Amino acid sequence: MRRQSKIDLEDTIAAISTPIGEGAIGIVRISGKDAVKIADLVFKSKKGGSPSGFRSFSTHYGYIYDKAAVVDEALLTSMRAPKSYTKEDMIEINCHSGIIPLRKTLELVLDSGARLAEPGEFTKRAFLNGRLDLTQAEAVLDIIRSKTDASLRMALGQLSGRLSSRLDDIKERLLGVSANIEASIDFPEEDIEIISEADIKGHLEAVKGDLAKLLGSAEGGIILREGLTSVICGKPNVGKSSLLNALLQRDRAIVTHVPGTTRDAIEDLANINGIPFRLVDTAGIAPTEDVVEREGILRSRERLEQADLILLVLDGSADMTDEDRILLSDTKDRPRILVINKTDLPRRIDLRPLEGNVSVGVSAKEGDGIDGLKKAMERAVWSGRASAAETGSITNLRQKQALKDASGAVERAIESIEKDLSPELTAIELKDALGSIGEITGEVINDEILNRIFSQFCIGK
Ligand SMILES: Nc1nc2c(ncn2[C@@H]2O[C@H](COP(=O)(O)OP(=O)(O)OP(=O)(O)O)[C@@H](O)[C@H]2O)c(=O)[nH]1
Ligand SMILES: [Mg+2]
Repeated sequence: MRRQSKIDLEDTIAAISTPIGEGAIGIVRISGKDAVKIADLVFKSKKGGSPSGFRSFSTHYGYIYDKAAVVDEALLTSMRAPKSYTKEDMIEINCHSGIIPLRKTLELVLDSGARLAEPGEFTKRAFLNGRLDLTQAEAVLDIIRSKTDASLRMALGQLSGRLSSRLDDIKERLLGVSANIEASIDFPEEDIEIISEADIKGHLEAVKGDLAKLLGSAEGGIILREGLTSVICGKPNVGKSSLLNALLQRDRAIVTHVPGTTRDAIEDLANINGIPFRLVDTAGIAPTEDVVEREGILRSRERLEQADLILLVLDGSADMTDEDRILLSDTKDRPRILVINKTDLPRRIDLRPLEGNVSVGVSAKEGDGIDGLKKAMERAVWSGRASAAETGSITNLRQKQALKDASGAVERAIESIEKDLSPELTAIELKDALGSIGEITGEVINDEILNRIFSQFCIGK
């Protein structure tokens, strides 16, 4: 049931599809049944031709006109339905960039009968017109926003339909089982070939296993899409800010020999072996009389609470102190890596009490061991989780929730067979499961969810 509001699709929409600002070119995009008619009103090619006479996928040099006056020089590309991004007639006008000429062209297009597009409305049409399913439309947004190569690869995989095809496969199998159960309900007396209950249960167990696998990929998918927060903590002067700079490969935080240099948390995004990490450098944690420093330490502790992964820095060139021991014990049950810093200096720290912990030696100052630390961070993220880049995986919470619902329904269907309940009940659970899977791909969807998804897009996409 693909619910489309008719009125929405009746309109011809237009928007500036390039970022606002000075650039080489800017694009005004038009989509809908009047796109070509509108283009005819505002554009003439240099040779005097009009867009209604242009072949699909041809580009023409000419001028934008406001009645008789030339507004801009432009290249116009016409893409006729259904071979366009939205599956509707589409016109793209490449203008000179700059706010004034672009706005002027857009205004002319709007005056000629188009409506200003809402955020994501072009992609929403691609979905409503059946060119993309919902996971693919979401992938378009993820591509625009991808933070690392690995996140981009995952989003491209999703756009190409990898997740959709895994879901389709599950759906087909559920439909097959469903059809069998329905037949046994409708023709109980007849001697038709119906698979046994044991077989049905076997099929459902297999589906349940595949759903669990997909759910297992969700965490990794969401991490690649949204990233993780890693907090660098330790007592003053152990080299936390130096470590932040080394991981970012630039001088982001101030480094001095004075303990208590960092007062407020400093954060930045880093690409750690393909995983987007938000790295947070914090004020060194130690007892202090200084009011500002104390406030900083309070914040350090707050940030620690939110960390997905803690990098606890110790000075390898000095003996451990009680301050180190307190932090070690405070963070012992959290995902963490011990970073033994200053390996360029003679080692003094006694590592024996730290045996059994994940630890990496580095010299933040010289950059030694940083690659090893990155590997350890990557391992910490994927340990016990499926890496998400290569297979079709769940990438957001909306998909994950619907998948959980589907999995729950399949489980209940299996239970109903085990308890020998009436096949009608099994059939209802399977219908629920199919409904939840349909929600992920967008076959069953309500306007509220659609609006929530597409409002995250920018205007013109
Ligand atoms: N030899 C050596 N010195 C280092 C290394 N890393 C940091 N340092 C020095 O240690 C001192 C403190 O470095 P910071 O990075 O400011 O330490 P911090 O932990 O951020 O300190 P606070 O912000 O004061 O808590 C500076 O003099 C650094 O040059 C290292 O790997 N080797
Ligand atoms: Mg610092």
